[in-house]
Amino acid sequence: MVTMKEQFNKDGYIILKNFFSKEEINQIYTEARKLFALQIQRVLGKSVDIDNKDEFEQAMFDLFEADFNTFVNTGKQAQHLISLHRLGTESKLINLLKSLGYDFPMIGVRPAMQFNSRYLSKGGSHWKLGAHQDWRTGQGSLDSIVMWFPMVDCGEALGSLQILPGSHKDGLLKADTSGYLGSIQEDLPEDAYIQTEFEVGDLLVFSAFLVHRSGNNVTNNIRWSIQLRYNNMAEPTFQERGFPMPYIYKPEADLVTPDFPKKQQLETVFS
Ligand SMILES: O=C(O)CCC(=O)C(=O)O
Repeated sequence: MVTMKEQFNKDGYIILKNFFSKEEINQIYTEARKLFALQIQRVLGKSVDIDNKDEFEQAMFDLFEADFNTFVNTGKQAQHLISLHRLGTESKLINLLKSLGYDFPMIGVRPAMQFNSRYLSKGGSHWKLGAHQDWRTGQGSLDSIVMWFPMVDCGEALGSLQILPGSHKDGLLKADTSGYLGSIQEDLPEDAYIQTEFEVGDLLVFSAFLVHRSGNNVTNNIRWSIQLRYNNMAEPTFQERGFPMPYIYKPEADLVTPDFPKKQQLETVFS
């Protein structure tokens, strides 16, 4: 009988069916849509039913076109949902990390939420990432782990992730930049990619060295997904390298809304 850890070490990934309850994923998905609905209302003057998928997602595309900055900020805010952060620290996740060999699990970076659709792209590649290894971005422990899961059922048509089994043992491959968008510049065996498929609640756990890429979302719908990243602080080279933290997280130097707030607005808040 092969253990989960042996399987993970061999393939560089495991897929756990029904790891989360559909309700806990749906809570995050609902809150994220509610967040966008607030800005859809403000910018487009439209009240949308978040459960009417096509209507709601069309409104997302319209918001993207009408006010890109607001769309991006709302997407970033969605990564700060308390429900999402709570899920990322659940003991069943931490126990999973421990069973994969983590002695000292720690959050690598704040959770990410992605909304993959060609209608949510300004010609860039962020909606459809080329082959890459996440370790290049995080530079954490050698056993850094990425957890990827969708908030909607997804397979090939929605462009679910494609992974190269065993590639985590090939070392850090050459890439054209150091970010997520940096595609690997070395030859990769096209036929060896596995197309993943998920139902809501399923979880993909993979080594940050595993080569993976977005599939091609050929539908008119958005592929909503989440990525959680962890480091093992007990990993010797991470300690020797002084715990690098290459994610840059800094405040804006100037006021985003000039001349805001007025004293009177604060008096109203605290009245
Ligand atoms: O979900 C995707 O299409 C790509 C996600 C990914 O590769 C990543 O976050 O590293």
